Order: sequence, then structure tokens, then C-alpha cells
Amino acid sequence: MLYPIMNRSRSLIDLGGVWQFQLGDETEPEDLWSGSQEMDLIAVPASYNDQKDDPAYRNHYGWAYYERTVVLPALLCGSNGQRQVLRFDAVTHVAKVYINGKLIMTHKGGFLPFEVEITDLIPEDGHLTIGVAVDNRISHSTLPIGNEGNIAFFGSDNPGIPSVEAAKLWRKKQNLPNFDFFNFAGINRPVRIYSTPASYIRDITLVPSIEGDTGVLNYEILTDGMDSDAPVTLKIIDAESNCKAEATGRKGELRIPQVHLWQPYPGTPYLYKAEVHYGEDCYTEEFGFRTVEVKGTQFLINGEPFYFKGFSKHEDSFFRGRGLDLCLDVKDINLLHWIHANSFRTSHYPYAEEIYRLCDREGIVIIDETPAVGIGAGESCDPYKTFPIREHHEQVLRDLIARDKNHPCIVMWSMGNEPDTEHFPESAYDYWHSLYEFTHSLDPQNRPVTFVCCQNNYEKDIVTRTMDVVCLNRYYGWYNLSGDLEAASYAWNLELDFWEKIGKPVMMTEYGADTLAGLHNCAPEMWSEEFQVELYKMYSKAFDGRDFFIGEQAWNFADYATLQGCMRADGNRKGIFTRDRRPKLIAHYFRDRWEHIPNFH
Ligand code: BDP
Repeated sequence: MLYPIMNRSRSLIDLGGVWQFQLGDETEPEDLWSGSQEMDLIAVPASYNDQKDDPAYRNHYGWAYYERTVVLPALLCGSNGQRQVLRFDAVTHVAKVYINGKLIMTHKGGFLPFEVEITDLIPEDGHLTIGVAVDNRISHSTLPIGNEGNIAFFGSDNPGIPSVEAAKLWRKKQNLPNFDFFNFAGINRPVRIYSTPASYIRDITLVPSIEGDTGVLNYEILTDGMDSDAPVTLKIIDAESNCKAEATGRKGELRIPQVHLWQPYPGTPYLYKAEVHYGEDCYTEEFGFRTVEVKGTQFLINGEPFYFKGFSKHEDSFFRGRGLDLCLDVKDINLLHWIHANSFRTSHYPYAEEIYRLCDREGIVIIDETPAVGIGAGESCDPYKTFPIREHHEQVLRDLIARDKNHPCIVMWSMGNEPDTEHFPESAYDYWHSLYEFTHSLDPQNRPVTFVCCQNNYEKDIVTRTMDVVCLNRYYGWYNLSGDLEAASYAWNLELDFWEKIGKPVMMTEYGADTLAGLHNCAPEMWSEEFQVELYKMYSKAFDGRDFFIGEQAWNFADYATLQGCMRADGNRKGIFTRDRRPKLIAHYFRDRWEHIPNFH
């Protein structure tokens, strides 16, 4: 799916701003929209939860209603030969969209875009009332997973105590996420109306490769509309605006001698433009020439062994929740440069398209993750046989790769985070390995595929070792062997010895310790800034010098909001930066360490 842009053939109207809002309940919305006079104000795009200091907003369970009336300019109404498309970049988790009172589409999945053509629904006078019903409920059939049967994530509801059991049945229904990040909901990303000519470019697929110093670009362009005889042309334009190659036709190969490569920062992330014309339509897609390949225990970018330095992140900020914040995105990229990081993982869901576009330009490497987090329910329940998620998971992978396939910054797909691989190893293998093959088949660039493995019995796990890269989340010294860094180091080294024998590239995708900024201790104890530094030093010492080890992504880039619980003090505090992006002591440790670790070695 193409990102919406404005140019000589396409217009773009951003519907961000103040909308009207009302909380609903579990009642399924009707097919006809009934607006209300008594709606609150709400900012779009942003999560609704923290926009009003009211537990009803923060802890809402069920549907919520958004409404906005706009008047479109006359030139966009009537038969002007243009298609008008209403696009939502993300509505979390289920959306029903209404135009002038009528339901026009339903979409499931809170982190990927969807769109609908509305050309014939726009009246002559241009008045458009857009209604959106949003459901924030999570369950065994959604991604991410919500617990069913009143089981809380942080284990505060010990089973077997009669009064607690009775209270669980009595209490109000609520979301019980099987993950810690706060279940922020609403219209989290931009809403836009864009137009295209009636015959238009529907999709562009670019597959760059390198032969010597020549860039080879395989391309495919999909078009739609009546004008099927109109020629399709493609021009490749370099960063200095020179046309380097041209072709006609929907599919083909172009060659660019003396090509400039897209390199991770501080190399030059050189971008070319693919300018496509079809009849009256035109679309420009940026791309880069870079290759990615796993060879033995190495992860090669442009043929050279790459070392990941960086973080797993969240989309999270004060007031906006998970809402798009471009200022924060730019700030985060600058902090990544400041700390000499070169990469991050989009834990635990696909991020807004804007950040990938920024990373293409800034040379930051991304591991792109689906929202498949929380697939597991302990030893008594095989999630792969009981959670009805497979079809949705495949759909999410299809949509994710359709959206992100051309980004040079994306070097690997993560199908999910910390599923159960220990209690039902065969089921886990059947589920994840077939999904791994499916994911490979979807990606025109055939990038490496993985999922991120939870700290559990790695000897019983038979699927993690079959991924292209072994990605480990480990909490030795924090959740395990808490506070005892000597014992933690012993255990961690023992585990690394195990992975060394597997013969795959191995990297950290999470490790860390909750740390309260400002809490200091001469003798490093848990929660202090000194302890966080000592813990990371212990990890670094264990993996430095191990050749199969290809990278370190700390948990987490910044403190972030979570579900409340007895293990969280105003959110997850494992950030290297605080939630308002101030460095903890550990940030200086990493800045110094990473300055001396090159991207390629
Ligand atoms: C891991 C999860 C991550 C959590 C982290 C933690 O992948 O989402 O936030 O633990 O507990 O298990 O800090």
C-alpha cells in the first residue's frame, strides 16, 4: 500500500485536529451512525486514554466513538475525474467507519493502515460527517493477546483464595493484556483524504541488488482503472536530481553503473527516487541500494558483517499515549545518533510510517515487528491449539510487508515477541516455522526472518534455533538471580555456550533492569542507576569477543507507560532515557561503548 503523498496528480487533506468523542460500552455499534450532542473534545491523532484525567478514559473497556464534519473544497466534489480515498494510518484495535451516517467499512488490527474509496459518497455540497467507532478490547483472538478468564499479567490475583476468586467474578470487565505496555487506544495515527486520477498507480515494488559497482533494480508497478493502455514509465533519479535510468512497462530491470549504496549511519544512507508515471498519475517512491543476507553466523549488509547497536523501543509519550508525534520521532533519531546507536526494533507492533521514512534518510536500521505479543498461557493450555489467531497473524504479515517492503532501513522481519516455545515445543515449531516460511514467501527482497525468544528453557525450545537470527530477551540479574550479578554472569555465559554450538547469528533484543532516575547507590543495588550500569557491563563482558554474537539492543530506549501492577512504579523504568528523554547514567556508558564499536567488523 502506497504512503499518501501530494504532488501534481494527487491531493492530500489531513483531517488531524480536534474531533468529537464519546465513550461507549460493549454494545456492538449499529450499521447507522447516531451522532450525539453531548460529545467531548479529543485530539486526533493520539490515544484517548490520557487526554482527560478520568479513570473512565484511562481504563475504558469496549467501544468509543469519534466524529468530525468537514466540508470538502468544490474542486474535490462531483465528477472531476479524481478518486477520493479516505485513509486511516492506524486505529487501535477494531474500527468501524461511517460516512454521512452509513457504515462503510470495518477493520481489525490496531497498527496498520486501511483505506476506502469514497468518491461516490461525497455529496455535491461537500459535507462529510466521518464517524469512527473504535473497540479497544483484546482477547485470545486479537494481536496483541489479551488474557481471558480474569487472569492478570502481573500475577496479583493469586488463585485459590476464596475472597479473591469471588472478587474476580464480581469486578467490572476489563482488559487484561498479556504484555506490560499500556493498551493505548483510539485514532493513533493520521486520518487523511487523498485523491488520485481515475486510472492510478496502485502499488510499486522495488527489489534492488548489487553486481560489482552496478545497482540492479527489479521493479513491478500495479495500476488500476479504465486507462489500461496508457504507458507506464519509470525514471530513477539520484540525490543530485540527475536521471540515472529510464524504462517503460509494468515490470522489468534497470541497471545503474557506479551506484551509491545505502549505508547505515555514519555511512551515507544514499537514497534514489523511483518516479513512476501512468496516464495522468504520478508517484515518487524513495529507495536505496543495499543488500541483506545471513551467512553462517554473520549478518551481512552490503556484503559486510554488521553489528547491531541500539534498542527495542515503544511508541509512547506523555498525553498522546501511542499517538503519532513527529517532534518526538525526530528527537529520538537525534538521540540514537548522540548515543552512537545504529538500529532499533519496533517492539511490539509496526510503528507509524513516518519513522521508517526518517530512518531511510538517517541511516538507522530497523527490525520490523508484528503485534504478535503475548502468545502463551502457561503449561496447562497450548495457545497454538486454542487461540484463534493464525489467520489474523497471516493477514498482519501480509499487510505489514505490503506497507513496508521498499524501505532500505528494514533489514529483518520479526514475526512476534516472546511466544511460548517451552511448554508445547512441537506446537510452537509447527506454528512459527510455517509462519517463517510464509513470511519469506511474502517479501520481494527476501530479508531475514525471525521472532524474539523469551527467557525460558532454551534446551526444550526447538524453533528459535531454526530462525535466520536467534534473538534473545534475557533478564539474568533482574527477573532471574535478581540482584546477584556474579551468579547472573555465570548463568548467562553458560547459556551463551549453548547458543554458540547452534551455529546461527545471535543477538540481544532485550536485556535490562528497572532503574529510577536519580536513585544512586555506592554499592550497586537493584533500581539504582549504578546497578543498571553494572548489569549492562556484565552482559557486554559475556558477549564481547564471541564471533557468533551480532548485536545488542537494550530494553528499553526510554521509560514508558504500562498497565499498573506491583512490578511497575509509574510504568516500566528500564529506559536508558527517561520518558521525557533525559539520559540516565547508563546512557553515557553506551555512548562511550558504542563510539568504539564500528558498524562493520
Ligand atoms: C519482556 C517483554 C517486554 C517487557 C519486559 C519487561 O518482551 O515487553 O516489557 O519483558 O518486563 O518479557 O521489562
